[in-house]
Amino acid sequence: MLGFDPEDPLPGKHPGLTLLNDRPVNAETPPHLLEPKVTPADRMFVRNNGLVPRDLPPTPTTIPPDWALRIAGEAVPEPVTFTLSELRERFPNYTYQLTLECGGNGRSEFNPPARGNQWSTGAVGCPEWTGVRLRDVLKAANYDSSKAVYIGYYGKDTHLSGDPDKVPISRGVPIEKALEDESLIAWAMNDEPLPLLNGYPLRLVFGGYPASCSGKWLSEIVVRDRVHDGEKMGGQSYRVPCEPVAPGTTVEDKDMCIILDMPVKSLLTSPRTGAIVEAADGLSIGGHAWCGSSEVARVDYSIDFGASWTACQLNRPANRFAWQHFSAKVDFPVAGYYEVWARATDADGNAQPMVLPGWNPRGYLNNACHRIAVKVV
Ligand SMILES: Nc1nc2c(c(=O)[nH]1)N[C@H]1C(S)=C(S)[C@@H](COP(=O)(O)O)O[C@H]1N2
Ligand SMILES: [Mo]
Repeated sequence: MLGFDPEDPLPGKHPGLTLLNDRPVNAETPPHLLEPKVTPADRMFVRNNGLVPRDLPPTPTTIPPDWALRIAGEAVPEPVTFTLSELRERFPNYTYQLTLECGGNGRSEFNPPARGNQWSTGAVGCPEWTGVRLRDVLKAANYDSSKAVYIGYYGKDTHLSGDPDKVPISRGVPIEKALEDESLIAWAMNDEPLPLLNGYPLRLVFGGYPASCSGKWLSEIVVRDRVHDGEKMGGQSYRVPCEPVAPGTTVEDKDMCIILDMPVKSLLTSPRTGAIVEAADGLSIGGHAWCGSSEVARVDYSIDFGASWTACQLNRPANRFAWQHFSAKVDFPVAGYYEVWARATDADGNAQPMVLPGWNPRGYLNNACHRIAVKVV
């Protein structure tokens, strides 16, 4: 069964990705590989909860026309099935650049540590996605807007235990998010079929929400009359304490709230940490900034551990929920060792914290400033 091939655990992926786990397969992208404004498919991180469905080609080149997607649930009068070719032909196709970030990105810094994959900074990417609007498909299935509360997904990946009755993950989003223009059922990443490990041949994409909402290997969408209660919706999964807690606190399930949009964050992708630069040349820095709810309004950098900040150049996003490129030319007063910090602020005035924000039991939502080391000679 696919899930871990010792010869090639990451088929179709860049050799520079860092493998964090081989069963299930989880891999993150080092910052310098995220430099392109549009994330190349082979550099998109991988976060699997179960085993990749069998019988799919490791490096897909075509989109299977007969892959079926079922729409059901309490708020759909009659279950409806669409093949992938029907989806493509019946509904207008849209392409958006959308940021996907795992809710656990940055988990490795929490103390006391949180169990789970120890993501550092690389569970994020922003490729272009092509598909149809989830809204259009739900309308064609005659969903009942007076009943609909949440959507949930099911994919064809299998549970680690091999038990066919168990589902590795089945999450979703509130109906308001499902109906947004940019909420897609996607079959292409950067104009090519989705990579196997990123959900080939069909997946949901909800930019700005924890990436766990974006179901891969998509086979069914349920329109629920309640908050979806699928696998990893409840308990402590993808939830944080409703009220802040001291590090190490045991929090009861009833006091945990579902994560919705992701907080403002940025990543320095160039230069690579450890760079050695000539004082006379100055240093060009660059990276990306994103946030789940609005737009990033500014990015600043600091070379004195946050004592003073200077504004970077910041691009507008390609569309809502796309990350934004920033850059600056940095001059250093004297030679020596520096850390370059970046800090993004969103349009609502929320800035990234310089230190780890609110500890939580599962280690989600670490949006502390990213920093790189530079030696000036
Ligand atoms: N079917 C299915 N969908 C899934 C998952 C999964 O394990 N199975 N993992 C989720 C999680 S936790 C994340 S962070 C994203 C990762 O998307 P990527 O692997 O394409 O980067 O997919 C989400 N969708
Ligand atoms: Mo995730």
